[in-house]
Amino acid sequence: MSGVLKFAGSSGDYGPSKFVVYGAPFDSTTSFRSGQRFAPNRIREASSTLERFVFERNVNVKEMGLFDAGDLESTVSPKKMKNEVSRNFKNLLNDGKYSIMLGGEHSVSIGIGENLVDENVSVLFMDAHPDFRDSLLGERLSHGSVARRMIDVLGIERVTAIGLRAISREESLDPLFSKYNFFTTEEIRRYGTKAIIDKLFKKVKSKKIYLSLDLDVMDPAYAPGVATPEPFGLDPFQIKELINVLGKRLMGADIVELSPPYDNGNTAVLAARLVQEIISSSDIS
Ligand SMILES: [Mn+2]
Repeated sequence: MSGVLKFAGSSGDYGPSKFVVYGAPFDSTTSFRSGQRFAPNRIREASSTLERFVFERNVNVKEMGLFDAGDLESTVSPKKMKNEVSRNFKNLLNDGKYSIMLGGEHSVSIGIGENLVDENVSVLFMDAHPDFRDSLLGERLSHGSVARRMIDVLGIERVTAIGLRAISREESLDPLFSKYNFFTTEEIRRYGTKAIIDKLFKKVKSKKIYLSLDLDVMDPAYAPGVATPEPFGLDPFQIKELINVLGKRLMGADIVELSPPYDNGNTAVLAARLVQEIISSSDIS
């Protein structure tokens, strides 16, 4: 079929597919800029400009068994979106799929957590912000509370973060935060990505990792089209290096917070390219 946007021109059937991409167009809890509900289709559109053949790893992502399931039903209710993401992720997990969700703002990731409780999986955030507030603007299912909700269901040991640099006093004084395993942007600059991965792998006891990639982990110079840009970020090559090493241990991912109205087009292309990196560095082929 033509005229319908599909990630990386994916075609074929759901049944034999290994990777399932789906969109979660949602931005109701955003605290600054909005527009993330437009992101899934902008990422699909951007993916059409990329080479599907990844030269470095001699694979074609379209031929790796990729299926684009379209978008979840839109809603303005954080609770409805959480339940919709949870239901959809559960089905994909039961079908043995490696799923990649295109957000949407970061709160769309909350619905993933409850499905990982009985799995040998930890969650890794790449994010400028810890998202550690118990609620933001009166909402507990907020894009500022994502890690907090994950910890509620998985416990502090099974949640980690990379790239933090904008931490509120409220979050820093939270007793739970002192037990949180995270690496700041400064630490990554000082020690390099390889050392950080080594340190991370010492902390993560679970066999597999679910990656939740908030695009604001990168510097606004590279990723201007995000809802809450934060200076002094990582560069895309550092994220690529991290993903390439993490790749074989990942079992699913989401890529969130792209805000197309604030983008010059480059952030969407970067998001699409990072999805290709996630897929092509996995050990599923
Ligand atoms: Mn976030």
